[in-house]
Amino acid sequence: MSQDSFQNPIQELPIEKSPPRTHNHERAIHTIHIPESIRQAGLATNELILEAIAFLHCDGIVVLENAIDTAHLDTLNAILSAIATDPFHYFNFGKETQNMDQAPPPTRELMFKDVWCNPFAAAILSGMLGPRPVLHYANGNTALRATGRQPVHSDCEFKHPMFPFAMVININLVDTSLENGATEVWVGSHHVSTVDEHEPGLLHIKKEVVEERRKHSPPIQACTKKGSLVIRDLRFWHAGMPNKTDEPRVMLAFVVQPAWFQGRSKVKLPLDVKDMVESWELEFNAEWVSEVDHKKISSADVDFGSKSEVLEKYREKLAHNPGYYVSSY
Ligand SMILES: O=C(O)CCC(=O)C(=O)O
Ligand SMILES: [Fe+2]
Repeated sequence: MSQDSFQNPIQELPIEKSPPRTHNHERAIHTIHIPESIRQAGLATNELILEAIAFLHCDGIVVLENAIDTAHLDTLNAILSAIATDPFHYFNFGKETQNMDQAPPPTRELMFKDVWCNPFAAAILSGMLGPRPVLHYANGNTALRATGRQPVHSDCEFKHPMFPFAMVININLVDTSLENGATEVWVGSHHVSTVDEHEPGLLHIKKEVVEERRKHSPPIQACTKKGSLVIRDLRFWHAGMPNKTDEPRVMLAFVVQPAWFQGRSKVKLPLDVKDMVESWELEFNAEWVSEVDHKKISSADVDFGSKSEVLEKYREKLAHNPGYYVSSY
């Protein structure tokens, strides 16, 4: 065979254009309705666990409807919407968003199990993250009447690995809608979320990256019914939206990480509830203190990183898209 007749077999293959990216405009957030009898029994079936994990991997978000006793949410809302108007409070992403940290009160009477350690969320996260996953964060976002919105962001700006290492449970205490600031969510964005998509050192996703993704997979607002629980990947892009009503939209936020991830963040809890939470399915990485003022809990310096030495050793390699993941936003 002469040099001239040699042809690279790869070049000879017909070049097939990759199919155009599908438009996801109509795409809704996958919602699983929990039948009332199952909710009351508090026992997740394998079908429910599988459906939730499958959609968490696919979309980075899933909604469990009718997962919580709404009377518990009403009790918490009466307390948290009444103290939501402190003008000196810290606001997430600036004052014009009027989106303030507000943690649920961690007392024995008010730490409802279906809120702090929901049996369905615990079963799903144990399946996804491994046995006895760990609660590392308990706080919340209260959206007061506002005109401004948050920038599109993920809640982890650091060099994190590209697998589900932290999952957020969001519980709105009221129905959410376009009027009262249902969170904007970017379905599937956890697949393309690394430190490189962030503005340097910030939670914000780079504007050009956001605009590129908007062309084929624009965001939607996660409107949910009271009693729902939203699980999302920490890497997932989202944004707080303006509440155009006078009723505060209180949303609780818990973060659960795999036990083997060895997360650093701790929740502050009173010693009085130790025996209670230790009987629950999630582990609580708690700093036990005599009393907790939930109004003083801030998300400002939270660290969802790991204590692991091996993760530190390979941090650089694991933090960037190695090229065999999706190559465009
Ligand atoms: O309140 C919301 O809907 C989202 C808030 C949020 O994402 C944040 O403050 O990081
Ligand atoms: Fe956020």
